[in-house]
Amino acid sequence: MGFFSTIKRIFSGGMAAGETTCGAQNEKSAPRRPETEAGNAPSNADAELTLRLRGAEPRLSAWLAVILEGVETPGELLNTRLFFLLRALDAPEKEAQTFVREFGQWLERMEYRRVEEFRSELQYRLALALDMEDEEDERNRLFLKISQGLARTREHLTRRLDALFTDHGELDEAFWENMEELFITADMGYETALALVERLKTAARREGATQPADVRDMLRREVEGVFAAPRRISAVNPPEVVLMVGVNGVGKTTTIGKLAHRASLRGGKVMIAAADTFRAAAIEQLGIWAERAGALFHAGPAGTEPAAVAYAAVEAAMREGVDVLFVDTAGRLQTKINLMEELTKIRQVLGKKHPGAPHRTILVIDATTGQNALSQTKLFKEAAGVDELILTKLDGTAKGGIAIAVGMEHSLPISFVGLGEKLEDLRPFSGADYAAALLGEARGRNETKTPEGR
Ligand SMILES: Nc1nc2c(ncn2[C@@H]2O[C@H](COP(=O)(O)OP(=O)(O)OP(=O)(O)O)[C@@H](O)[C@H]2O)c(=O)[nH]1
Ligand SMILES: [Mg+2]
Repeated sequence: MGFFSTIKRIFSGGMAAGETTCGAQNEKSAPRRPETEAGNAPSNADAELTLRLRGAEPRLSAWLAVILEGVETPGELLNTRLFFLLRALDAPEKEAQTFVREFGQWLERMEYRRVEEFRSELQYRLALALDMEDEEDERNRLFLKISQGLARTREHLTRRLDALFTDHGELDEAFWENMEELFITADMGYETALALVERLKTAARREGATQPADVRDMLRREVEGVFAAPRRISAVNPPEVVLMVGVNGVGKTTTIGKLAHRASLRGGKVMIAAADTFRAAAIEQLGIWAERAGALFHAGPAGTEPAAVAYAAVEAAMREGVDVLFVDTAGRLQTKINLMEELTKIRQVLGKKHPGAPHRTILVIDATTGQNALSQTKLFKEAAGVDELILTKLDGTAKGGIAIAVGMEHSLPISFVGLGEKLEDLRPFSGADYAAALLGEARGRNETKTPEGR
């Protein structure tokens, strides 16, 4: 992250001795003022742009606002400005060119015509390409995204929590009972709600709390604590094999597309394999996602045995020097025993071809399904050895409590949450941000750690 701090200092004017600058003011020590894409000498307009960048707050969103000023549609102006920004942020020329070209191609495919349609995707891609995702700016944006995604939940749960904290004068039985009831209706389920209230009661006693308002902070800490994921060894012998499982229609295929997109923006060689072989349309859908994400694609003819496709995919991934292989599987009800056994078989062949694979088995859960998510988690855990969860469609539920229920009951980390249907609508999950968003607080606190971590 040293790179980013340097950039921050450069743009905010605080230069260290011997550092170069791309600012126009510092002409003598500024050998690297970004050239235009055509390689022309910097024009007055470029100098002015540099000055405005330097005058802006040192954050990606602020720089992007400067760069996009007066740009309304995709085209030459946008390309030139983007190239300028990347070069000003020290991206090598070739990488800057590739970024601009690929972004242009993506805009064309998506048929986006106005900046507002793709501004957030652009910022997301820049943050990943420049390795700035952990920076404050991105964290704010992530928090905002989660808050927006949880908008309906907030209306439902947060308002009622607010009322609970203000309506009750003291921490009496009625207060705790109301809280329990509120948790149950927020999809936490009876047992989780009971357990959470018990934890809060204990904390209140321990800390000598007497006012309902004191419990708010305890609740935030408890919810954060539910998601405190243990650190894991992430180094694997490539290819890292990621197996996606879950019931029908939860968003496995879409999520693979989003994950592959992230992985390739981070510079990895990515392959997607279609071990969902029941429907030709499913294979086709996955192929489209692979193309969008810039990933290689491996599939067999429809009707091929899923385990055989998985085996051949690992073989191909090893041969091609792939870094991450995502294996998509067909949706299946957790109660269908023979289909669950098929997952066991897929796992076995993956491990046979590539010891240690699958390195991550991700269970995708639709946040709108409510309590059924608990039985899904239980049965998939038994049949497929789930390592982590991805919760999709959080944007579509008013009862975000299911995340807490699954987290408390199964102690599985939630690595990402789906907050919409677009490529960028998959964000690393942070328990702290989730708790803050749920409680209607201004913003998250702790660092986000994703299992991806790279
Ligand atoms: N709003 C919203 N929709 C989502 C999200 N993730 C996926 N979807 C939508 O959910 C629908 C099903 O997604 P798929 O990715 O096909 O689900 P799947 O699990 O692969 O389905 P099967 O392969 O049939 O089991 C699609 O319309 C997606 O666009 C999300 O985070 N938010
Ligand atoms: Mg699918």
